[in-house]
Amino acid sequence: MSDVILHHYALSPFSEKIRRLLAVKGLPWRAVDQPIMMPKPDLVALTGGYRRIPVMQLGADVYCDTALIARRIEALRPAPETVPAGAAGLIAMLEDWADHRFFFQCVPPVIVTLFDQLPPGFLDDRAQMSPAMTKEGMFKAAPQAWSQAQLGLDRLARQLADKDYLLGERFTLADAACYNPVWFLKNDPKLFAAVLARPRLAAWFERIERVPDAGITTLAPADALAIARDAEPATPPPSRVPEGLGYGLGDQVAVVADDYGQEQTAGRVTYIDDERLTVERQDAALGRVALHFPRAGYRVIKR
Ligand SMILES: N[C@@H](CCC(=O)N[C@@H](CS)C(=O)NCC(=O)O)C(=O)O
Repeated sequence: MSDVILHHYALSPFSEKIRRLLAVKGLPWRAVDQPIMMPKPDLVALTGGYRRIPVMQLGADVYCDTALIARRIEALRPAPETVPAGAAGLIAMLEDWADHRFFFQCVPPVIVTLFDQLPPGFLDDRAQMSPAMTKEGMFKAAPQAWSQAQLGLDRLARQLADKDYLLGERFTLADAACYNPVWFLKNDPKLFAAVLARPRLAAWFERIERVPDAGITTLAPADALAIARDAEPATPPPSRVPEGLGYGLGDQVAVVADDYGQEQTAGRVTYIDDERLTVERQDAALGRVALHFPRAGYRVIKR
């Protein structure tokens, strides 16, 4: 049985980024369905506060944010390579565009379309994450977001004019990152028509969409928590602590996203390098749990 547990929900584009990556890697995984909005008691029990989706769990090690999850998957299953060393910086920059800009151009028009099918209170929940995500904000933003999203589709199509994937003839993490906002447009055939109207983009989309899943089994949230309880976090490798961070190994800190979703995860720092940090928390029900975060996009507050 696979050790990879992904806490996700079907409609989540960021989960789709990781689901497609796992498919390309041929890595089977266990799926824990989490609620689409708060409360998320079984997720927060694991993370100590972090609420965003997806979250990857390996025993008592919990990985937050798709940027870090993707790189952990790359280490777990190096082939086929999706973050080639020579393109790692470029991939991270493209991923940042997709995650923080293109995503927010594609999401509002789809939410406007789906609004009546979403659970009551959905946008009130999102408004708690960011003032830009109120119902009023989302509906007001949708027309401009959609016109900008189409410029993003043009950019992708231009990049794909002479190759099958964004960086060449092979799928990389840049494809997974740019794919998921396009996938979200599929919820509205009128919006997705803009993808189909760009043949190289549509072919790229289909190429990624048809990669078969390697095997997904479902896991109950309580069973995922029991796995964390019965495991110990992996011993971290030696840290490479950069100068001038303002916090260090052994410090008690809280980690919080610097964009949206202000829930804090508190713990003792057990690992730091140029790209990520780990905090360990002692949970009354689960024992020791290690939470791993990318440093990019997260604020660390010393307690
Ligand atoms: N930077 C985060 C963003 C994750 C994110 O925004 N996920 C959305 C779902 S696609 C989310 O958590 N929405 C609020 C929620 O599900 O409670 C990542 O890359 O994992």
